[in-house]
Amino acid sequence: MGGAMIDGFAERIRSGNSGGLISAWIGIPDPLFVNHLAQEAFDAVVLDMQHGVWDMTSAANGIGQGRLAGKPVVVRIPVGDFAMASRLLDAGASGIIAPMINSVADASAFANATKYPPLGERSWGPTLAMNHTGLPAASYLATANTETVAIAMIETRAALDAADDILAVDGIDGIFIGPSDLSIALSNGARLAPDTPEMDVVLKQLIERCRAHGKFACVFGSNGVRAGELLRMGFDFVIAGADTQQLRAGAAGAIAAARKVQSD
Ligand code: 3PY
Ligand code: MG
Repeated sequence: MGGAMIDGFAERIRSGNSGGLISAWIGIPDPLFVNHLAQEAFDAVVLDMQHGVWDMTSAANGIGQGRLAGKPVVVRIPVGDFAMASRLLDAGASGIIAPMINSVADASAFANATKYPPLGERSWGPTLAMNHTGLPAASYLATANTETVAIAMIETRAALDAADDILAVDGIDGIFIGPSDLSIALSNGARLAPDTPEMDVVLKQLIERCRAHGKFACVFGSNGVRAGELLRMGFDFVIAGADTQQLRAGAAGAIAAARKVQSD
């Protein structure tokens, strides 16, 4: 599958009628994890460099494994690490998720690192991205701002208050809501409660704000059932649990099945 088809990802997520994309979420820093999970019917793969254990080399190789499987790879960077954002785009990431974007200043700095002029000041050097996409330099330069997406995480009180202004920043293509951090913030540290009716009210309001700005909405879902609910709510891109949960749930299910048959 050619790079151009993978890069159609930006068009799909922006379209508002993709039917809702479901992405893998991988924190275990081995490109072979991408190789395996990309075989499933995920629309994309996210590598988590904020709370996962990826470094630049393993992430670049993880992006390569996604490309091999014909799946777009989006990377969540550590907080404020916008230099890393542009390096990951150079390595062929189809999008970057930046955590804790709390203000227009944060959003502008993020867009600056991920978009070429006139939207930003991304520095030139996409050697691996050009290898992956097969695009010559002039075509890569002409299409990179639209073919890759910059996604700002909304997950604090400050970000909620500034959501409209963040969405209005040119170069921010969409938002990704972190319901865990948002629930901690909204309860002043009292609760980790990402899947509640109160949170759903906030999520629906943020989807509306995205629609008003013509931008897309992404969210973390802690399991498949929650991901389905979030898709019904209207999200354009959802997570259906992280690699570690899926791995352990699979293992727990196999052990339980074996013990059940043994004792039947
Ligand atoms: C959050 O829910 O806070 C996230 O960052 C998604 O894992
Ligand atoms: Mg978070």
